[in-house]
Amino acid sequence: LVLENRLHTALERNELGVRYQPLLHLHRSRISGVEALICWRYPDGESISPERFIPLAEETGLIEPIGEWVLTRACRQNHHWQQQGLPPQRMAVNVSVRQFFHPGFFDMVCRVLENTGLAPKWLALELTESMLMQDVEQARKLLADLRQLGVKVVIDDFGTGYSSLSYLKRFPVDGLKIDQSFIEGIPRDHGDTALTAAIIAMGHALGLEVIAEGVERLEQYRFLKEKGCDRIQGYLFHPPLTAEECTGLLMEHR
Ligand code: G
Ligand code: G
Ligand code: MN
Ligand code: NA
Repeated sequence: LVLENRLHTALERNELGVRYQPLLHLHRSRISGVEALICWRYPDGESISPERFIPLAEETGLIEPIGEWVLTRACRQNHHWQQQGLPPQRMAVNVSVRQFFHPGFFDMVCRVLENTGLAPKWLALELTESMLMQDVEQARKLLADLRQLGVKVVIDDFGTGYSSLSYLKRFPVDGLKIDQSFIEGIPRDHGDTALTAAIIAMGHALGLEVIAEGVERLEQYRFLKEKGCDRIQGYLFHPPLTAEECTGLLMEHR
């Protein structure tokens, strides 16, 4: 309850922030895309993980204002980078289940893009399989509407949900992000290693872009590159950065 009360005022007290973690394009060996990650820091400096407060925000309905705030912040930042003449990046933003199925979600996305001036193709929404499976028909319709608008859609934490191949074929999405629990096991865990290779091959067979997250070691990087993974994300390259740090990095790599 204490956390809930604090979350209510976190937005207005400016305690929420957004970090940006760059992705690396494996074929071109350059930065390609950024994921927006929400963070919350109390005035005393203590930080609270989104794994704790996002579920709370979902329960209390605070996810709607918080979700719109993150999306606005991320789209505005991305548009700002483009106006500074930096190479255009795709900005990925995480969406949680209640937010996605909220009746006003699609209109909210349109409104944010319009207000920030960001072209839809530079926004990617990250959704999880288990989320989409909660209401398959509604999800399919929403995904189709979003893609019609030009927004990209990526399935996050891929491999941890239902992973039904037939559903994957039926969901109109642009890419898959392999869950970091699989990447962690490369190369010593044969199951994780084989599954990662299989997901990459399967994703490509379906015409999808495949992203790996949680890349921390060189051997993982080499394996993913050899298997033809398209983009990677992880501490081996860049941790989540502040907007200023990320701006600096994009300037260096322009
Ligand atoms: O940044 P970190 O690794 O601590 O994120 C933990 C979890 O919180 C991840 O599952 C991530 O997808 C989720 N998350 C991070 N930022 C957001 C956000 O802006 N909205 C939602 N819904 N989830 C987020
Ligand atoms: O569920 P989602 O993919 O949105 O969550 C991404 C989370 O993973 C973020 O909280 C981010 O901080 C974290 N993350 C990013 N890179 C790495 C990494 O290399 N290793 C680990 N353990 N976590 C990472
Ligand atoms: Mn994500
Ligand atoms: Na993930």
